[in-house]
Amino acid sequence: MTPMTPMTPVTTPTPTLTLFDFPATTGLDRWESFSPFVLEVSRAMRLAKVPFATTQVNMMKLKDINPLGQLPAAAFGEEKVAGSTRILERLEALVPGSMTGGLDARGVAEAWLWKEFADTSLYPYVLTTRWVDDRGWPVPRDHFFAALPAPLRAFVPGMVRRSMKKKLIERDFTRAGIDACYARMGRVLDFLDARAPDEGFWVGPRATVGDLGLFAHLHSLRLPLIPWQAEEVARRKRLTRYLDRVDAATPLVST
Ligand SMILES: N[C@@H](CCC(=O)N[C@@H](CS)C(=O)NCC(=O)O)C(=O)O
Repeated sequence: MTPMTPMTPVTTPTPTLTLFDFPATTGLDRWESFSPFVLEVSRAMRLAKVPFATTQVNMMKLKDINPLGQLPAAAFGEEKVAGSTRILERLEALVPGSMTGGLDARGVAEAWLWKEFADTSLYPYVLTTRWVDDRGWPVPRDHFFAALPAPLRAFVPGMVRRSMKKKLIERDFTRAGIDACYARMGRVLDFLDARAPDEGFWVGPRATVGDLGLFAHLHSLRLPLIPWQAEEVARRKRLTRYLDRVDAATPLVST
């Protein structure tokens, strides 16, 4: 009789994860990126409890990482994935249930729809507060262009600001002016405040992609460097308590 050989468990090795971010940092622990989309992915990796490293991209080589010239992008070992949705899907495949909180098909669909809502309907407000509003403009002006040589720094920020203003008009966020835009944002914040759950998360008891999207953009509006804007969110108490819960549920994972 041949002796039985002990079974060796078959495990799929977890790839080394790297999150690419812009060179500018806020210097604030709870705002690990100026970019809401990078923040969203960083919190997703934390929610999935996968250790990851963050690396700042050389802006001249951004298109080597993502031909669309946008962040976030992430490396799962050798595999590069660009775009927040694709990265969150990849995380769900890596750690099943981590992005969808054990919900049924209907709940999962709702969670993704809230992420979609946040990315398309809240992000432009973050852009408006930073690029259009004179009170927020010092944030991009002083932080985003610091690496540029001085002669370029004299005119590039103004050029980018003009282009951002144009895009926000085209996206129909500031077409009627900044006051009308803020009135609309106030209504949206009021509705979200009324809809915010008293406990648990947006769609269920566990955090999902819906929370990641909502948190990323609303938490970016809470950036302390634009106190007026942060106060607009802070006034909505239920929403604020909810955001604090998402913040607490996505603590930093050490590498
Ligand atoms: N649909 C993209 C949007 C990402 C996005 O807009 N990223 C911004 C930074 S927050 C960016 O890279 N902007 C530069 C550009 O669009 O040229 C996603 O979900 O990842």
